[in-house]
Amino acid sequence: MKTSKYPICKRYEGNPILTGKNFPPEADIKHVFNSGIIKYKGIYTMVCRVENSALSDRFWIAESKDGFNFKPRPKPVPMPHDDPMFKEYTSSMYYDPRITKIGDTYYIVHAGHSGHTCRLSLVKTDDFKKFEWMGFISEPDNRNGVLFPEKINGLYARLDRPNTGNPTGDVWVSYSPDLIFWGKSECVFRNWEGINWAWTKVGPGATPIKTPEGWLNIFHGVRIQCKAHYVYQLGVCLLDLENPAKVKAMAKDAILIPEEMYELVGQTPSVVFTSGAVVEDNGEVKLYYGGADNVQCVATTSVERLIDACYNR
Ligand code: BMA
Repeated sequence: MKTSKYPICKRYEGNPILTGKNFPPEADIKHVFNSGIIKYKGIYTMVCRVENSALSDRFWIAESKDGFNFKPRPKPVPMPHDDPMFKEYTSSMYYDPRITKIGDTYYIVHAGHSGHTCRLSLVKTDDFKKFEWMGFISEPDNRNGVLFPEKINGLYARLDRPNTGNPTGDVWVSYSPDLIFWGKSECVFRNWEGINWAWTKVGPGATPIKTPEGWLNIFHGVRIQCKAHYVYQLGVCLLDLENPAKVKAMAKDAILIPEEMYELVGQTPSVVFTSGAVVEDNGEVKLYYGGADNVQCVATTSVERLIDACYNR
């Protein structure tokens, strides 16, 4: 295995853990990446973002006992494709699902893309068998949203990435009494504020991880390397527990950069992009990420290591 300049995350030697070939052939799945994940009843339950050769997206559950070997179910997640509102604002392009458990319910925030650009949309399930679409929860243009696993000061909270800023895409926090109506929005951090590896945009990634030091937020940071070549890397920061608009500490360098073939070559070259992580009881973190908008991968790290990284230790 290659030694990385950034040893915070250790790539799984069996990467990629899922490719289009793992899905039933009749589904014609070509790409699987940026999948959300959570442990449900002891099983790693991944809501995969899959795309067929017509670039139609679906969500498709794959399950694993060990977090590395996943088996897709026979059919994709049923989504409300016939609902006029869902149709209007997704045109069959919906993606980057991020799962958060709040109480006994699992919520999936994802992007819906159409001629209106991107909006955030919300789906809930109690058992990963029946799913209920709760509607759109943002105006355009907002592509990356993730819920905190508990209310903060009596309100649901989310991080997202409205496509605002200089040039585009900062991390914001918003609050809601009911998960549908959102407000009290504040910018948390911007691409050009001290993040010298991501001058184009930044956005939330995995579901925030609660630690005594603050909310660990593994985010993506993007830079335009040359004309239309966007390089996606992962960073980490700590947000204040009571006021997540306050950044307590942030790693100076990226914690995962595209360097393996399956991250450098694919639909979109040079992309590592996360929508989910699982924290084990011993503090190990399995960080799931898409490689080059093509395949699903995983790397391991730990809560302690990530906190150290935030303080540049
Ligand atoms: C982002 C999202 C991701 C994708 C990334 C790199 O804006 O659309 O789904 O992985 O671009 O192409």
